[in-house]
Amino acid sequence: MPSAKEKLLKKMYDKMLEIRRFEEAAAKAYSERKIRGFCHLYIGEEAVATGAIFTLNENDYVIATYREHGHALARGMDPNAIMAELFGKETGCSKGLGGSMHLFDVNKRFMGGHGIVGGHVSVAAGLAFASQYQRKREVTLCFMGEGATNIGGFHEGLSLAALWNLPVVYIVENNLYAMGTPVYRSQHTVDISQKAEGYGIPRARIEGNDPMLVYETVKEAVNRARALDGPTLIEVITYRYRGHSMTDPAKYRSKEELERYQKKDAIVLTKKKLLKAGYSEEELEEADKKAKEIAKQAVEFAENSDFPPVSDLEKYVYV
Ligand SMILES: Cc1ncc(C[n+]2csc(CCOP(=O)(O)OP(=O)(O)O)c2C)c(N)n1
Repeated sequence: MPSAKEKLLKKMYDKMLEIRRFEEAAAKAYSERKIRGFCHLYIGEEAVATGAIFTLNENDYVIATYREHGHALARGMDPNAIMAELFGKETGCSKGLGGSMHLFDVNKRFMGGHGIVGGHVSVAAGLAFASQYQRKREVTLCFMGEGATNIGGFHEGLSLAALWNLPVVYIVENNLYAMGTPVYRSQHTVDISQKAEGYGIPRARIEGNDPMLVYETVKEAVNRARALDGPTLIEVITYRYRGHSMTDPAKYRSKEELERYQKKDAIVLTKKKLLKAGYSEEELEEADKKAKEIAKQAVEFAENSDFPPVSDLEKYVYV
């Protein structure tokens, strides 16, 4: 019999596969020009969103960047509505008007999908402030890339979160590159977590290819936030296998480097752990089949949906 911890690991394995297969299907649809515009894949980083978001209660908030398909799926958003959004269809979670970078679902407390690098870090502080002001024991998880930590919005957000002791956990997904720029060429200190110290915020720095390690580290921070003991910043070292976006051939890094990280793939490593824990090859294969089926159905749903009518073009625009 698997232990409670092993059962949780299996659930995270299923979710990571769901994300991987969903994005592979999205990449294919993009190459067929069914998805247009920006599309930033999260392939390789799945353990981070999965481990972190699995720590949350239903009434907690998640806010993320434009690289957020995985976070939306980990939060339990409908894969059909996400794929339809990528296709720009009216059945999409943002009515087809947001696209890949702007996934939202208020019911799941998924507050975007933000295209302005670092702009959402202060919004996360605002969400956490609202929870605190209304005396609700809710926590906000805010994801960003390491590049975002150079931007003013990051420092404004952290400064206020620390000053007001807000229930927010900042997760820096350090995938080593901001577009084509490696972290060592754009930041003096490559240990990004040190930036939390300037604001008196507790910090952690971990590897991002073990969803259980991410889960346990984030859980501690979430518990602290829920106990009104203030914010935490967690830097998670990870790697994206694809380019910055679908149009980036990623020529700024070597094939050997990519392969080095792929050897430490979270899905492969987790599968090994689950086999050791007593799950059968067939059970794990079944999870993969299910993930592929979810992705296939999402593409079919998106293809069979309509584009929003032109009359809706200005309906949701504030002027
Ligand atoms: C304010 C702002 N400046 C520049 C950009 C263009 N831009 C989009 S993504 C990106 C790199 C961000 O890298 P990082 O924060 O490390 O996240 P990653 O894409 O690696 O997940 C840049 C510079 C932007 N969207 N917003």
